[in-house]
Amino acid sequence: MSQLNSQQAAPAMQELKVGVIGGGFMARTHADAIRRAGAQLIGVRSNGEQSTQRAAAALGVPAFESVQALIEQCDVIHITSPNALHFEQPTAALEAGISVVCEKPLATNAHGAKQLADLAARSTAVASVPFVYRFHPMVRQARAHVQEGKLGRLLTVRGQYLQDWMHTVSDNDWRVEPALGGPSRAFADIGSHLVDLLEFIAGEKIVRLNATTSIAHTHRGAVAVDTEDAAALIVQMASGAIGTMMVSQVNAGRKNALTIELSGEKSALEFQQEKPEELWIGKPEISSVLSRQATDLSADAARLSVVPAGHPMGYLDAFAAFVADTYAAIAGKAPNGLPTFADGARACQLTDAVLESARTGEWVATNA
Ligand code: SOE
Repeated sequence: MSQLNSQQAAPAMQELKVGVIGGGFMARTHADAIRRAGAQLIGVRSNGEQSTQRAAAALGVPAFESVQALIEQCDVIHITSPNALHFEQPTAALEAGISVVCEKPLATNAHGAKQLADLAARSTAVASVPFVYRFHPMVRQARAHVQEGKLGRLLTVRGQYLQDWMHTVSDNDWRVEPALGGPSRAFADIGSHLVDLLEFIAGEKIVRLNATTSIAHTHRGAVAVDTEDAAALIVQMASGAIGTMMVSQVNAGRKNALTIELSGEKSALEFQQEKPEELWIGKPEISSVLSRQATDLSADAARLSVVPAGHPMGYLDAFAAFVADTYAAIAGKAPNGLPTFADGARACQLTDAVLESARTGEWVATNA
């Protein structure tokens, strides 16, 4: 650890030393958000020498010789490595007393994720998971709509998260390899975002689910595929509301189509990630589309609305807001809606439930 321990005051933002583990698209996304927060990105370590050198050149920072060496110099570490490393790397960071941002899935099974959440709870360090779609202003507006009672008793929910980057048999990724990706692929990668967002906006839990999964291609390259490309779920919420969720990475033409709809006794709402500046409010008599232009945005939506309406905010802004809030928590503040390791563990619990239901054909209780 560079300077920070539980007895010392948190460093000022420009003194916060941050490292990144990993070298792909997510490492670049984290690096952008770290810099936008005004912290010091001091170095990177990826998997192997060549990959570390490439990552260092791409991010414009020194290459470190090992994860441990990087952890020793940092106040915060961002982990974007393959899923199978998400248990040992955050454990090493938390044991060294530094704060951690760890990509989802937090671990490749619910048991490991729970252990990490417990470790984080015993630590004074901050441990967060980038469920970044929570950080769109109109998602906060949706949440406020529910909290203010404008939705009324929840009746049904509907969600989808569709991508196509695994559509074709030649599409491949490290996540396909069980030793790196773990037992769930599409659901762990993007279904985790969807269920997190559902419980975040609804303010209540999925209490049971029934799921079925499918594999589009039995082989990808030399690898025999045994993880899902798609999952279809029926869910029941604590209030009794029922709903469906579709998660797929093989839907042609769908790039990052996360949509969530909650329908209640008084009104309904729908948020689409690819149109993040809008929130549809449905009513039997007349429906409307609310935008960031609204003068009566909730306090939380207004807080995250950092440029005037008409200047579109998007994915990178949500990511930057998530990282800024993580660093605010390190500075001792309590930002609203920060996804912690407990939330990461919850998504892993639901992922395990999806796999179990798909295997047994039975409903699985998820409220424990
Ligand atoms: C790939 O599926 C991916 O980059 C996810 O890992 C991210 O969480 C998602 O936000 C975009 O798609």
